[in-house]
Amino acid sequence: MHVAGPLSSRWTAYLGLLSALSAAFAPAVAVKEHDFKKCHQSGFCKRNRAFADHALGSGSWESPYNIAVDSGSFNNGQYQAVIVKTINDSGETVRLPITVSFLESGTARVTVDEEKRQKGEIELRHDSKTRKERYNEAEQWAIVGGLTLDKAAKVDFQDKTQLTVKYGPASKFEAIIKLSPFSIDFKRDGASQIKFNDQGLLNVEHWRPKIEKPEPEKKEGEEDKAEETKEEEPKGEDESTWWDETFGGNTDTKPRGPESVGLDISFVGYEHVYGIPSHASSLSLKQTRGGEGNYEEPYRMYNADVFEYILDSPMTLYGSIPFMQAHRKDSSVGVFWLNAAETWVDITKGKDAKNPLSLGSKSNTNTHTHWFSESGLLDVFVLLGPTPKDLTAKYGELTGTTAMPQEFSLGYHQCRWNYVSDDDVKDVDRKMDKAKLPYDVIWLDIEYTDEKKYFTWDKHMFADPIGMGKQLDTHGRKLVTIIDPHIKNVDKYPVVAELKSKEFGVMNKEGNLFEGWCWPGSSHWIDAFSPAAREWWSSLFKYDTFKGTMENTWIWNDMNEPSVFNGPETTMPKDNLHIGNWEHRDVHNLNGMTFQNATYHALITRKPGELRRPFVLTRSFFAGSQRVGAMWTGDNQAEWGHLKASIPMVLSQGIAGFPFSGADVGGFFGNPGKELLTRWYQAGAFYPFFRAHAHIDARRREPYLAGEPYTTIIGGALRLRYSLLPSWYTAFRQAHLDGTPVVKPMFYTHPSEEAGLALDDQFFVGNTGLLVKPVTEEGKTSVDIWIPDAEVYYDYFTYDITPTTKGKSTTLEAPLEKIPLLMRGGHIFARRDVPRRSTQLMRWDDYTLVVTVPRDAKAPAAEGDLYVDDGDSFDFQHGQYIHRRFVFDGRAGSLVSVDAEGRDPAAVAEGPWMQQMRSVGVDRIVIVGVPASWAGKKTVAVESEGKTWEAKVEFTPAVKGKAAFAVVKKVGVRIGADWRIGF
Ligand code: MIG
Repeated sequence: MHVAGPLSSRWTAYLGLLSALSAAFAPAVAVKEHDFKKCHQSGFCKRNRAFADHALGSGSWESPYNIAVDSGSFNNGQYQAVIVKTINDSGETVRLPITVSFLESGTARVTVDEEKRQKGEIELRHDSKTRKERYNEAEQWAIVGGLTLDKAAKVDFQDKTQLTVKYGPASKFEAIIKLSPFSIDFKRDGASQIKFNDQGLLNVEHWRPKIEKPEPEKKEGEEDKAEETKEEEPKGEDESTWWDETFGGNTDTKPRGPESVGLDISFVGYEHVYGIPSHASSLSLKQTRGGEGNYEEPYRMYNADVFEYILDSPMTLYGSIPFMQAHRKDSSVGVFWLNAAETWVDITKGKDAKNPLSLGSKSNTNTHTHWFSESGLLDVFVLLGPTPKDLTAKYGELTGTTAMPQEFSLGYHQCRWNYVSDDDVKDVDRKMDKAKLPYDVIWLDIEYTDEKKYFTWDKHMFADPIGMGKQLDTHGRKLVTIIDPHIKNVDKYPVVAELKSKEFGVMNKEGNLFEGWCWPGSSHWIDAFSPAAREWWSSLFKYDTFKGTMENTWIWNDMNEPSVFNGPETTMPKDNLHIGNWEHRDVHNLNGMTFQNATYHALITRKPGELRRPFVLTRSFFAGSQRVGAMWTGDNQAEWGHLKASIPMVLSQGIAGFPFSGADVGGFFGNPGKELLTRWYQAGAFYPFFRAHAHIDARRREPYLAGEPYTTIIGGALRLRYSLLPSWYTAFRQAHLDGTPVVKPMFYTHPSEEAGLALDDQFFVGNTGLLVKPVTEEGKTSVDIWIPDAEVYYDYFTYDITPTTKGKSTTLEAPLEKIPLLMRGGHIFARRDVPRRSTQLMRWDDYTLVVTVPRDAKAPAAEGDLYVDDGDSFDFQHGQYIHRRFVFDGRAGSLVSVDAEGRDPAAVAEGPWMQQMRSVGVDRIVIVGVPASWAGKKTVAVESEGKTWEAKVEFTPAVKGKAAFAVVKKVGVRIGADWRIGF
């Protein structure tokens, strides 16, 4: 940043320079769908689809996979056997050991390996140094629990053709393993739910030696043609991509030949499947084999830097979570496909006769999914529900739940590429204050560095980073700096010198340090799979090593797919090697997670004795990434369609166990109009991760620049977020405990309501009963919101009783200044209503409780909870937290607060934070929907900690569709204490 002149022109010049350097690496500046493989351009995808076409198209297809009779044994909850694959007419076979594990959690796991590769009895081509076995370490990264075998699982029936295992809670689950051809039918309560290989698409590409055939002569640029000719070979099998594969000028050498694994997984009687993020697609996934309204391509999971991605598409994005849930009225089941290699999933739905309808289900649609990965084990977990909550909990048990976040990280984040200097940062900070706009974090993108050398600062533009950090700290604010995994290959840069000398980088196929291009030009990539490299990475973040950082500096990890400008599909060659000589092919989708993980651990060890929860944002992720930070959906555009698409994307993240997610508010590329910007803030205030961001070429758009009425409206959205932070934090606590998403789609909260199962443009926040439907269309001043039940819904702002009918939509007025936000009757949630500059400054503020009286005011109650801890340390793991449960009983006329976990307060020694919380109370209680009989009330009786007193209550009668409400003022109870209010 030391060159004078507008950023944009230098940026353009830089791009120009890049493209001049090599035609092969084109930094994608516009959407380049053709930079990424379609199925027919990915050898194993094409082969598996062809396999499926052949199998499904032939009336007489029989899967050539059979469990060898007498190969099976069942011990301690585990079945082991050998699947024998017949590979040709002469009856030649391949042995594939299979393990079916029944876990205490009720989850079943099916793992298929290949004996020859397992034993290393294969030959590698090109003198490759890679490992011979199928990659079997994905579980070491992704799985953190839930693997204990279920000793109570037992074989219920067995003969020469099949066996039935009963397992799970009260032995309600069954797996019927058929030997010939191999298949498994997973049942719950006697009804089939999930079937493996029912369509016969199991395909394990076994090892085989390459038989050299005379190559047809091919001239440069004629690859495609050559492929086509080969395809017509009589043998039927398309071998053209078995041994090498070229795409976009890059050739993958495939030292182990073809090795993909594929399987059909049928969801019997299920109409909807969700999950497998990240895609810019609907929450309820579409069919992928063509036809009206369907995709032509399978959903792809191959983490990639998809600059300016397109909407309504199954193409891959930056991260992958191969967890899918199927849902029909009152039943949810799911599968977790544990494989980190390139993976595709085809989805078809049909009322096929082949699968008899499951008992008791009204739906007669089956969803067939076909999964295939390029390499590695076939390793699938089966979860039998029956509720969406069971699925997220069981999945959380396996891969871990979302980390308890730094409390500030739920506030608003102000980012752009780039704040150009420390003065610029301080100026934005002041202007936010001047405009009375709360925010918690300001971000520095790559330009803060000295020529893209991470862990350094541009000395001219950021002469005094500590001074900058200190100014931010005066209002409890933080700085996030970006650190990417590509390390500039240049002289006199100690970081790269050490990476080279200690061999901490990813290697190329020859086993030498891999070199590629990224922002800094020539670069190397840290191999975050290596324990030694990770330890080294930690050393780089110490305050006295990464000078200029301090306690309020946190980290953003970008480009960790990894993005390699001159690599195939803008990423690493698949034949690169990681620690242990695993090929990049095997671990690709884990790469981003290992890097974020390394950064998380680096931050935890920044300073001896300083144990604080790290904040690390990642772009790339995999199953398990939720344990170490937040994600965002990457480079979207300042267009209405992208605002709209962000909602199902965020919802998908939540049900796939990674709820700490958001999209760039305002849109990354381009310049949003003011209406769009305003609507985006209103939606963003309901993303679990709420950050505005903009491309380097985009005009400045800090909210104070919007002008009136926009700035005031945006300020309203920000303050709404801040006042609801206690409830957001409580929702995160729930996510941390049991994997419940923070924002919940309709199918999740109302699994019985068929009309809501595909809805993905409205959602509930935690357990608050707050139902929001962001406006995502230009010029709209109303929305139709779908009402899932017969409960009463109050307008959040006016207390109007929304005229609703269960299962029908109702229109809400939504002029620009209004966020369509309803409060469902029967809930209690907490707020902090004093507007302040940052989260930290609200720490000791009193709370407001909002009680929404249910439709049937005499029926039991409204309920809710509040979780609060110091928001920063790990002391919550030692009981240093407050968790209250509030119950309003209309009949008894009482509102009580009790410890939500029934803990004995005397049993917890109060640390400094808890002691200080003694001064924090409940200031106001707003009760919406009270009966008219409350009209005469002037005071209420409060009882707490052995004392009783009276508090004032103000009653406002119902008028014209507006609910009556009462406000109890100066309640005077401590938030951490038990109390009771009698009305
Ligand atoms: O190739 O660091 O998605 O948020 O501003 C672009 C510059 C690199 C991509 C990220 C974007 C970030 C940008 N980065």
